[in-house]
Amino acid sequence: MKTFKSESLFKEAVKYIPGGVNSPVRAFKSVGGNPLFITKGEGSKIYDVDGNEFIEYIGSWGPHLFGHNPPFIKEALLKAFENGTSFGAPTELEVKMAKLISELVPSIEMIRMVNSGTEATMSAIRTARGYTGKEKFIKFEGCYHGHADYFLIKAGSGALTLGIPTSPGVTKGNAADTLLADYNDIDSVKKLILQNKSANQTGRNDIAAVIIEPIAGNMGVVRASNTFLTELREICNEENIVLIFDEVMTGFRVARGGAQEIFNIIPDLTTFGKIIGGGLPVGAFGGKKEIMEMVAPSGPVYQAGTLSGNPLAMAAGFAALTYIKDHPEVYTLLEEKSAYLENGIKENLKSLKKHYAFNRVGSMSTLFFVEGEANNFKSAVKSDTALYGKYFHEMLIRGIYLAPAQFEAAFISTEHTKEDLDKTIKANYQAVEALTKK
Ligand code: KE4
Repeated sequence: MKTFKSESLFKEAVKYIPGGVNSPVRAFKSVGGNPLFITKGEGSKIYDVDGNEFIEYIGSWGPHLFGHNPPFIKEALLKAFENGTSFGAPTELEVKMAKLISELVPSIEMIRMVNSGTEATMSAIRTARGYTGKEKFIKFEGCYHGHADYFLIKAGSGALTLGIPTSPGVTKGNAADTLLADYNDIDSVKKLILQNKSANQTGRNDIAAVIIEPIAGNMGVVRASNTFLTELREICNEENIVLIFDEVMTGFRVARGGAQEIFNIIPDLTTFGKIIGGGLPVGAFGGKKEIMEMVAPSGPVYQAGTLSGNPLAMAAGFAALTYIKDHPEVYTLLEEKSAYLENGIKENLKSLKKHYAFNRVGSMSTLFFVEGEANNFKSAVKSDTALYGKYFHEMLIRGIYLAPAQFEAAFISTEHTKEDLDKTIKANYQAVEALTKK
C-alpha cells in the first residue's frame, strides 16, 4: 500500500500541530505507524492522498449514520450557504431543530445547542450544579465525556488509548469534585454516596449529578445492564441527584430515541453530539424544563457560544434528523447490516478457535482482543492492545479502515453494502489468521 504522500504530509504536520493531528486518537499512536491523510469520503468509503480506497468504520467517530456526503445533507448545506454562514442572532431553524429533537426524544422538554460534545457535557454538569446547589458529580471509570478538566479522570477513548486517563493539567481542586464509580456496579455508586454523606456535617449528599454513557463506546462498546441503570435512576430520585445520559455517541445511533428508548429509562438531562450535526460541529444538552430554565438568560447558570446553533450546522443537523424522523426503517436496515457483520466475524472466530469478546448494540460494535467477556471497564482493559494494533494494520492493508485504537467503537452506516460487509468479513478472517501465524 503506497503511503508516501501521507508520510510526507505527516512530517510537515508534526512541525505545526501537536502530534500532527487535531485530535489525539487520529494519530495511530496505539496501533503504530503514522496516520493516513484523507482527501474524500463517499458513502461507506474514504480515500487518502496516495489514492488508497478503504471501506471505513469510523464514520468520523459517529456522525455519519448515512455514510459520507449523503446527498440530502449536502443539498441542505448548499441551500443554507446561499444565505450566509452565521448571524450571531436567532434563526427559525434553531426553533425547528429544538422542536424536532424534543419530538424524537420525549425526555427533552428544552434544549441548548453548543458546538461539541465536550461543551454539551460540561454545560450539563454546570447546570446540574446550579440547579441542585451541590458541587460533586459521579462519573464511571472508562467512560469518556469529552476533555473538560473534571472529566479527564480515569477517562476512556483517546485518554485511555494513550495511557493518560488522568491528564496532567487537571487541578486537584477539579479532581476533588469528581467521584469515580465502576461501570455496571451499583454498589460502587451506593458506596460513594454513603461516603459523601458521612463526610458532610449535614448528613445529606453533596452530589449534583451522575453522568454516564448508557451504552459505553469509549472503553470499546460495553452496554450497561438494565438493572444497573434502573437502580441508578432510583438512587438519583431518592438522593436528589441529576441523572445525565451522555448520548453524544448513542443519540440517534442505537435507536431513534437513543439508548434511553432502548432502556425505557428517562434521564433528567441528556447530552448529544455527532449525528445531530450531520457531520458539522454540533453538540446539545437538554432535558427537564425546570432544570434547563436555570440556563442563561432564563436563569443564572451562564453558558454561551459564538457559533452555537449556526445556520450551516443546523441545516446539516436538521436534514439528518428530519431524515431519521421520516425514515424510521433506517434502524431496521442498520440492525440487519450490523447483525450480518457480527455473525460473519463470530463465525470466523469460531473456525479460528479464538474466543475474543465481540460487543454490539445496534450499529456500534467492538472486537476486543481479550478472551471471554468485556462487560465492564476492568475486563475491557485486559484487551491486548498490541495485538489490536497488528489486527488494525492487517485490516488496513486489506482495504478496511477501523478505529486506530482498541477502546473505540466501529460504526456501520446505511451505505455499507453487502459487498462491503463480505469484504470486511473475509479480511477479518485473514487478519485474525495472520495474527496467529506471527
Ligand atoms: P467532542 O467534544 O469530541 O465532540 O465530544 C466528546 C464526547 C462526549 N461524550 C461521548 C460519549 C463521546 O464519545 C465524545 C467524543 N467521542 C470521541 C470518540 N470516542 C471523539 C473522537 C475524538 O476524540 O477525536
